[in-house]
Amino acid sequence: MKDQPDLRAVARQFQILGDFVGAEPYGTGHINDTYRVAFDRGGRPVRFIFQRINHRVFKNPVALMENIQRVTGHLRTKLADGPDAARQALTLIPAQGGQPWHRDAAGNYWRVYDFIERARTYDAVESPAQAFEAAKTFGRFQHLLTDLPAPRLHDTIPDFHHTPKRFAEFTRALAADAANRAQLAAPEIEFALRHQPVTGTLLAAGLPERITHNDTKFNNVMLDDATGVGVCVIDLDTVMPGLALYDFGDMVRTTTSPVPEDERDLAKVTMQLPMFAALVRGYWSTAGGFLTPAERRLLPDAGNVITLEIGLRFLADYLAGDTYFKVHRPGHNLDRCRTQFRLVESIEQQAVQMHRLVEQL
Ligand code: ADP
Ligand code: GN1
Ligand code: MG
Repeated sequence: MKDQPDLRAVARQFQILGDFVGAEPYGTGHINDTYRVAFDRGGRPVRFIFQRINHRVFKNPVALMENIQRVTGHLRTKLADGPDAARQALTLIPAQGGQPWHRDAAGNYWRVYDFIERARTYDAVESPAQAFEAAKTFGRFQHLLTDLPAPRLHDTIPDFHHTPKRFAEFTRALAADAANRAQLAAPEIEFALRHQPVTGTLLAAGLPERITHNDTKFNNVMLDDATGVGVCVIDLDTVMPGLALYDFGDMVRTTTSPVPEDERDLAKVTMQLPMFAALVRGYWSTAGGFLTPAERRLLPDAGNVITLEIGLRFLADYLAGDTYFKVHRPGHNLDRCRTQFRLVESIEQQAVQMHRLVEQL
């Protein structure tokens, strides 16, 4: 096990009332290091999420935190009078100097959020009702940000969803074959190469730039424990200008298959049409008011392109020797790539039905 950082020391750098009780690693994210940290506030337990930002992935943590501060502030203002407003937007805890981050002696950046209680995330979808709630909540998030005042948000990772560039990165990883693994991924490489023409679909459509989340994995939205209702969108590192369909596409990728992203039994990986229908209805209920006809028409294609894109990224990282995504077993990135490509096949097989559903909106 990796050594746990001194979270008590990190805690002292933030404006937190109460006595530090304990901390444990938390969640299944692939990028940052997340901890759930407990405090005692005059006999009352209170909890926080501490995160060490991965600055190999996010090169400018200060600009990233400026984005998150502006976005959460805007959400809070707009949600102010509604019920449950305190849980519907992340709340940053300021550091002692007032800024929303702390840089430790080793050069790592930390941030602290209020822990959202009585809600949780899931790594795999269990019901169409959950799919509906996730899509409704991400759609509401996009809607609430349509009037974020200028200036433009920082691009925390440039060209994050530029699928043709992701394809080019894959071909470079293949040419380098740094970990000598290409021979172990021959069918996946063939699949990737054959799908190059798909990569340009969204960019070629001339769609409007919006403020989007860009990482709308099912486990980046919290659902209420008691009611299952969507509460809060989390993991805001990649909120920046993008296409609405990047977000819808990643919902299709992570919220239509019944199994987690790293499932090894590919027979279980399938795009379930009832889940897609629920996603479409949920997303339309909050985003339908601002989406253009072209965006609506391309909802099924978004799932295809974004699933292919993340599959290409997993494959490239496998070939490069697992330098980007956290891995927990040998071949983990290749397993993830395989589920993505299997899901692309399943989407392709059901494209006609998916388009028919969208035309009914
Ligand atoms: P990563 O970027 O590594 O995916 P996330 O921000 O998604 O990190 O956090 C990882 C997990 O921690 C989430 O899936 C969620 O379960 C939990 N989590 C994150 N923020 C909060 C919060 N404010 N309240 C409760 N749980 C949270
Ligand atoms: C990463 O941070 P997390 O685990 O929510 C990645 C996403 C991928 C996802 C695949 C900044 O998301 O782009 O789609 O893994 N985030 C970043 O599971 O690269
Ligand atoms: Mg996450």
